[in-house]
Amino acid sequence: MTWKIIADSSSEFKTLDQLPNATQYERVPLTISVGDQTFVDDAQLDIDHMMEVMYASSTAASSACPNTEDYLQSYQGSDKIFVVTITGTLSGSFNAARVAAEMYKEDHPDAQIHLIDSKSAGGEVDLIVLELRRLISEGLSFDEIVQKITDYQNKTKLIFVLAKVDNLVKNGRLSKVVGAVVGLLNIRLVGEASAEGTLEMLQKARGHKKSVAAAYDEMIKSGYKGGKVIIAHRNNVKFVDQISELITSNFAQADIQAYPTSGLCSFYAEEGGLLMGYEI
Ligand code: X90
Repeated sequence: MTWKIIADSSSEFKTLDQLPNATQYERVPLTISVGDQTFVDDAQLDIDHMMEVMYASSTAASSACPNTEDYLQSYQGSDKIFVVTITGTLSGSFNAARVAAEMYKEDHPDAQIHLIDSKSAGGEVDLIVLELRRLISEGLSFDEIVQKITDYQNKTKLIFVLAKVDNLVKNGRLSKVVGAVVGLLNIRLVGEASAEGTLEMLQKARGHKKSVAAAYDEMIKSGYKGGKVIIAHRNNVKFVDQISELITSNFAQADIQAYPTSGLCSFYAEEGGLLMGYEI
């Protein structure tokens, strides 16, 4: 009996330490294309280089989800499998994982696979991955974990702050109307992952400082009470420091972790962008 936690590269975790016995972690990469160059979002990707190439290029840049074969490969050798993907509303990643699961079960009828559409990305995906690790280490059964991780998903949210949304708009993941507002006059878009797994605008904040206040304000409004926070950020330590200070001044015990965004999240959140997952 072997367990596997699988996440696509909407998760920041390239590897995962402190894994319970007989448990493996695997990350399935999406890819980013700039002109005729393709960047695979795996542990070897030089994200800074990819971003430089992308900003230096005038040709269209896009992303592609993993294919069914990639997921099928990742399932091999395991019979208790949890898969977490980026929102299936904006990416084909979840669907590829689902088709691969059907194929895998044909050859491994006893295998159990639970597919999780995060309806989100970045920090919220990371929270789900860490919770899966915790639940497996508690020695629960597969079905108990399915139940608990489903409950957990209802208690996590994502707030994002974006200073640039060109790649989201160009790739049809955000409306042109919203896109026109951001980037003008130092405006930052503060939004949340909607229940449907799309980007929902909450506030337009002028300048960095106001974006911190707005993000914190939205966290509290949505029911944050001092739970775990994971901030995936693209070169925005200033935001991480300031919101951490704000959170801990009100919730001294809060567990706040920050990680650089994955290649995929860097591409879409762009410079200074961040995706903050938190428990409510
Ligand atoms: O399949 C693909 O090519 C991937 C497409 C992904 C498109 C959306 C990525 C968004 C990443 C933006 C801020 C927060 C998003 C909230 C999600 C609901 C980052």
